[in-house]
Amino acid sequence: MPLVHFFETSFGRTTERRIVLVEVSSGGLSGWGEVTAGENPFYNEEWTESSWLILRDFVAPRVLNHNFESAAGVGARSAHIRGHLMARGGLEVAVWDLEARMLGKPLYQHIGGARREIPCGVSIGIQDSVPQLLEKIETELAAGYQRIKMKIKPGWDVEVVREVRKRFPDILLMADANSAYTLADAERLKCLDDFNLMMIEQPLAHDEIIDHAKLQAQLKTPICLDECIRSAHQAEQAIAMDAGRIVNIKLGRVGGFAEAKRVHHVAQAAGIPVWCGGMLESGIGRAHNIAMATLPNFTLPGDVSASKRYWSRDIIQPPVEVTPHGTIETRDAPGFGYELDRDFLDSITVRRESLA
Ligand code: OSB
Ligand code: MG
Repeated sequence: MPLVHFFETSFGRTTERRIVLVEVSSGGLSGWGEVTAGENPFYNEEWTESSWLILRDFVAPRVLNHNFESAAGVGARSAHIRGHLMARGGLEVAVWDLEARMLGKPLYQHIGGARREIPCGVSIGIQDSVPQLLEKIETELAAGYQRIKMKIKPGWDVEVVREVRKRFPDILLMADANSAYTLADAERLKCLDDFNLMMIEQPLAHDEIIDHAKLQAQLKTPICLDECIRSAHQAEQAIAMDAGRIVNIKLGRVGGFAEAKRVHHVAQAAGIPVWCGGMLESGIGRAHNIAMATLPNFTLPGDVSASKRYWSRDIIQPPVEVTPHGTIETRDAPGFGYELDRDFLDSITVRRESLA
């Protein structure tokens, strides 16, 4: 699926997505999930192709034809696989969707969510110029989005944030570095304290909780952890050492709904707010994100936004839309709440494998 506009982070530019979808069937019903791995192993170690192989050769054989009491037990069947949480999560969320459909319930209610409307922000990638970035921000604010996240990296940071703040003094603004810095950059990162940012997301290495704690001790701005948090246990440890004061939860990164809920609960118990991250999802992953963001501690606007910001045509009907006040409303159909556009999905499918 070609993106409407390229998306650039500190680790690279994406122009087109190759997405693995999972359909699970039981008792004449189907549930759907999306693997949120990128096209390259740069955000984390997974990519489209690795997720296909892990699912086919290791995860699906452990889950197929197994009797589950509930979707909450699916993750444990592949818990002995090291890593590959996005691949495993793609299947796990499909079973949650299936279970919700079996119960005739919307997925958001099935996972314990209640919010009827989720607050939305946008994630804006690194642009070719500052005027281009300012124009994009202008467009998203006009569309109603409640907060702006801008990507930063060395060479596109303090000066650019200063320009954005000068032009938009009062907006909810944050920056995401996707692990582009080290502790040696602390002085530079401290300059960002001048701009009243809501948070700085994942400035340091993808697997480095201790250095984030050292950095947080020097920063006024809250650190938000993304890449570092792959489990509720890691969230607990990071929170205990004050490595961050906000957590971005991504379903794929933690391996699905069961662990995402545990991360949510750990953060809630510690008074740490969470928000729903995004991985440039198609409609299926987007709908799952909307469901997750209805849990009570998702109090900050997330990176879940309208389908049309990504796709000229999404694979669900209707596409995800955002209200003029920057929210997405939940839908009450069973499961993830949208119809699959099967004809369109078939027309863009390049590979398919059925396992029984
Ligand atoms: O770090 O949140 C991130 C996209 C790809 C990889 C990592 C990230 C992102 C985003 C985009 O920020 C969020 C979205 O609009 O889906
Ligand atoms: Mg991030």
